[in-house]
Order: sequence, then structure tokens, then C-alpha cells
Amino acid sequence: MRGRGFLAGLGIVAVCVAVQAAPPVAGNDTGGGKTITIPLTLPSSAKPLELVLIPHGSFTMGSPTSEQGRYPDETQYQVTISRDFYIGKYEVTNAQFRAFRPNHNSKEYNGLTLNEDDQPVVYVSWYDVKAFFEWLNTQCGNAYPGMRFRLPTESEWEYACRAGTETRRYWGDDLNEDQACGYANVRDLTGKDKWDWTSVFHCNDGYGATAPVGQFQPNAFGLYDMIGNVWEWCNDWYGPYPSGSAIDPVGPDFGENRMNRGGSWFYYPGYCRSAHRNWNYPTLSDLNVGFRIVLSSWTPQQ
Ligand SMILES: [Ca+2]
Ligand SMILES: [Ca+2]
Repeated sequence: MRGRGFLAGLGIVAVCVAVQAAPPVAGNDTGGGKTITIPLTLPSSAKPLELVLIPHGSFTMGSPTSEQGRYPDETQYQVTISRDFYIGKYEVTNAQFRAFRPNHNSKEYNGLTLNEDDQPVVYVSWYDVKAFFEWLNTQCGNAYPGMRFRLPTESEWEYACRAGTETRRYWGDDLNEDQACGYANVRDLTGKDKWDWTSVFHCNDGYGATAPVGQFQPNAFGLYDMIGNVWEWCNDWYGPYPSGSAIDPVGPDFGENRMNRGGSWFYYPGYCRSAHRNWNYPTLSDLNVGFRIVLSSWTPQQ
């Protein structure tokens, strides 16, 4: 039964079914690639909630003025991510979100379901996501002393997406926009054939709407679907980047819109770039916006 563990027969609901060793203290030099699985109770066939350890480091955030398709708000600056953190290997799936809200429905698009267990959850506002994290910290936080589950900051998201690359996408510049289909579920010829979409990637990824997570090649950190499939909510309010450099930037103190990153199966190729910035009212609940989990030793102000 979804959402109930082995203690259910005793009348106790256990969402996290096992205690496991705490991850290493963030900020030490553990290197990347270590994965942990959050012991969430899920349907047996559903993908587990796995996180990948991302090592701290520095990178250039934003895009060079020469980048094809860039927007002016992608001003480059130097960012240091000072502490290691864990981030979801995949976008959060419908099954994982339904451990929190059993009746959540990600609906459909033109007759194609968006609601299968391993498809990324959509129709979740930033506030829905915040409520999910409050629940997850209550249910599973004790297994990870000193750490909290939360959304990535925008800088953590781009650092994780780039995985050391400086190109438009983590698979390269892809200037002709015909290479994406091995790496991401994007707006592609599948949608052009079905619905006469214009402005598509010139390749066929096989999915007209969301794909089950993890169907394409990962980036160098072992993260899947950072670009494409669904946009991913970040914690930050939208605003201009600072100039110069910053350590663990968290975005403006106030704002109207929260960040979305990575483009989606529905949006134009130019939006599927590591540096592209999109934003929405935090109340937006939409067919192509989902999210990814971070587990970290610090929490930005919300
Ligand atoms: Ca597609
Ligand atoms: Ca994505």
C-alpha cells in the first residue's frame, strides 16, 4: 500500500521504511558520484528516490555574449559552491510525489498521459513543492542529521547541470539543434509529426509529452534530464545576477517570480540550454513544470 511501511499493521504510518547511515558531512572533500537512496515507501515497480553527491567547486554561471540564443539576463559571473550537496539523480516522479499526496494527478496532454508512476510530476506549484519538502523533512529528515531536503538554489542547479561544461548544453553546443535526442526529451519531431509543432529540435526523441525519468544519457555528474523533460523549480526569486563573484548565491531577498530551469518537452530549443533562465509566479501549476530534490547542510532563506 502506498505511503505505508512495515509498521502499518501496528497502526503507525512509516513513510521512510529504513534508517540508513548518514551521508558524509557536506563541505568535506568526498568527491562526486556517491549516491544514496531515500527510503521512501513506493509502489514496487516505481523508481526509487536517488540522490547524487555533487562536490563543491567553482564555475562561471551564465552564458558568454557569443552564445547562440542567449538572453541578456544570463550575465556571466563567478560562483563558488562552497559545500558538497546531494541532488536528485532524476526529476521527482509522480509516484514519489504521491507518497506525499496520494491523489495527485498530473493529467494528460492531447491524449498522452503525464500521470504514470515514473513520469516526472507536473501541475505542482512552488508552494506545493515547499509543502512536499516540509513533509519529507518530517518523515525522513531524522535519517540525515544536520541536513535538510529542499529545492536547489539557481546556482546549485546550473552548477549541477553543467557538470564542468561551458557549452550551451552538457552534450555540447549543438548549434544545429539536432543532437539533443540522445540526451534529453525535448520539443522534437515527435510533436511536429503529431501536432504540427514548429520550432523543434531536428531529431526524434520518441516522446510527444513527458518521458519516464532516466531514459536519456546523463551528464558527467550522473544526473538525468537536467535539460528537457520538465522545467525544474528552483528556490530563488527571479532577479539580475550580481557582478563579479559570489559564494553560494541565493538570489534576491524579495520578488514576484520563482525560477524554473532546464527547458522542457514542450518549450523551444533555445530554452533548453544550461544558462537559460525562466520564471513563473510561485502559484503556477502547469503541464511542464516539476522539480528535483536537494539534500544539504544549509538552507537558504525562502
Ligand atoms: Ca520529445
Ligand atoms: Ca528537467
